Amino acid sequence: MTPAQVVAGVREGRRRAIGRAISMAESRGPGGREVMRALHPRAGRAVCVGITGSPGSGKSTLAAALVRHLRAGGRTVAIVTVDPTSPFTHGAVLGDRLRMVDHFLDEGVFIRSMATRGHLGGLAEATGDAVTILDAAGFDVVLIETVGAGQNEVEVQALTQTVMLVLMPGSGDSIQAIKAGVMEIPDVIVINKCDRPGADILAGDVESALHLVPSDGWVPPVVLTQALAGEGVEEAWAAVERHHADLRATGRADARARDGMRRHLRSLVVERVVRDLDARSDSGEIQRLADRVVAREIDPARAVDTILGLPRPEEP
Ligand SMILES: Nc1nc2c(ncn2[C@@H]2O[C@H](COP(=O)(O)OP(=O)(O)OP(=O)(O)O)[C@@H](O)[C@H]2O)c(=O)[nH]1
Ligand SMILES: [Mg+2]
Repeated sequence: MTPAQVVAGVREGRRRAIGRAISMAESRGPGGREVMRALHPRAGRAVCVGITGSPGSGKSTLAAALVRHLRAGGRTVAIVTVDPTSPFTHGAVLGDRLRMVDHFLDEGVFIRSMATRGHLGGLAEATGDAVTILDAAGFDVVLIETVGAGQNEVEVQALTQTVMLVLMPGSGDSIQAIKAGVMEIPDVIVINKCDRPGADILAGDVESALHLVPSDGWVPPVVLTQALAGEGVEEAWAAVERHHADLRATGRADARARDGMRRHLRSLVVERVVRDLDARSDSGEIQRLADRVVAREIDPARAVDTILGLPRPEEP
């Protein structure tokens, strides 16, 4: 498929073209660039929601349950799972969950696991491109599942209108969440596995922790779910919709999008610089500079300037 055929296919919502477009964007060749340039103006319609939380809290199960709820309401859904360590298994797990609820072969559902290469390995770029492609393909809702670990969450927040944080009882989640300051990121908090003991206590802990977080007017609702049984899922989605309505009503939707894009661009720059550096490292260029620093011909700051291509006016 040529880039133009891929773009046309994505715009018609063809699955093969969508998959191809994401792969092209991931491989970062000139074809991928061309596809993204053509699709960017075509996106911006989808509702994008992040689902974060610690491993095993039930993010994929909740995503599958949300798919069922949204499909019942006639909406199409795409899911991107992002996991820097094992992109493969996580996508497979989600696939299993969806197969369980009979949506795996549904044309209105698309699942993709991102093959990122770990820390700064292009997570922001790959995820951002996938969201744009799925949005341009016409999916009503795009869900991004990611293990909630620092930078991941910040990236997801930058790309979405709403972030759901999934916690579960009996994992020490509440204490960790409060300590890590992650409470500042979520817009909706889901206490999943509420069939297990301790869900009410966790909900109480989270509610009190939320009082300590500076608020811009929106206090994240805490919703109890049992994702495996589909309980509370409707309420969880209703909370997401309330958050959207609040963003629009208070005029914060634009500010959030602009702020998110600024942070996203920053991540893209960092990713590209690191990638470029790695390539030049492979070519031996960085080693040659390091050798000159070791030989005391230049100082480290001068080597860095050279790497970044900055002129040093005070030196010849
Ligand atoms: N008891 C109970 N178990 C649940 C519930 N929801 C999910 N689980 C189970 O919790 C386990 C983890 O669920 P996943 O949906 O894979 O969790 P996840 O957060 O996506 O996990 P990672 O992607 O590995 O981080 C699975 O065995 C689920 O069946 C629930 O409401 N109650
Ligand atoms: Mg998962």
